[in-house]
Amino acid sequence: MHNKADRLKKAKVPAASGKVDPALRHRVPPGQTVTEKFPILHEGDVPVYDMNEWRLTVCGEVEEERSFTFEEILRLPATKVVRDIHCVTRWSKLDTEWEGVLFKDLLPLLGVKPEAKYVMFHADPDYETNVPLEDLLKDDVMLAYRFAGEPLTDKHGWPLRTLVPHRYFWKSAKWIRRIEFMSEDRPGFWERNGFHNEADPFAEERFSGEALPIPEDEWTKKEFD
Ligand SMILES: Nc1nc2c(c(=O)[nH]1)N[C@H]1C(S)=C(S)[C@@H](COP(=O)(O)O)O[C@H]1N2
Ligand SMILES: [Mo]
Repeated sequence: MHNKADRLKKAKVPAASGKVDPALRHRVPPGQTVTEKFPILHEGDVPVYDMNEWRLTVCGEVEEERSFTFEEILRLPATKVVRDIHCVTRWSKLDTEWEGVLFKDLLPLLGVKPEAKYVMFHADPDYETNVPLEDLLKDDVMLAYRFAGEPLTDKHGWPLRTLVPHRYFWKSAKWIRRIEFMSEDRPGFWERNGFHNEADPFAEERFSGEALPIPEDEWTKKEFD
């Protein structure tokens, strides 16, 4: 069992986000600190892939299971989005620039059944996170393979990750391998381990239990680039 949620809840919060430019403050959710750097956060080791073997599989409530090679993903219409991202460990990064396939552009190819209401993103190594299907139809939710004009780096999720910018960043899975459509909701990895199922940063939906403070500097102890 993971104790991350408990650990974050128990720690003290130093005075937060005072340094934010007043013009940007409305974009910074409560209890967040803006960083220029890009922290690297994940469980386990960065996966190493043989791209001849790599596939993205689509399963669950679909007419037929299917999979995509990375080349097939690259041939789909590409979109760029610039969005702010917010991690539950209290960092926010503004104006991050991503390129990839919008989920709503991929969806018509997948033969999804009407019963499908939720999606589980399965990722390496042993990670999963759940998002309502309706959420994924927004104009800025994508399967991303480029960041800031360059291919995604391996530590940030190469070859393919999701971007679900209006939820805390744990809902944006790195190294995705399988998209499962579900008729009923089911909690993913952090959602089973003390974190909120909805994860709206502006509503401060951090934990599934009682809401207590997270240390402002939790993320500064991690690697970043
Ligand atoms: N596969 C996988 N994806 C993941 C995670 C993980 O542990 N494994 N951690 C999540 C969390 S908690 C965060 S904050 C972001 C961090 O993404 P970054 O390292 O690119 O900043 O990835 C999310 N996606
Ligand atoms: Mo996170």
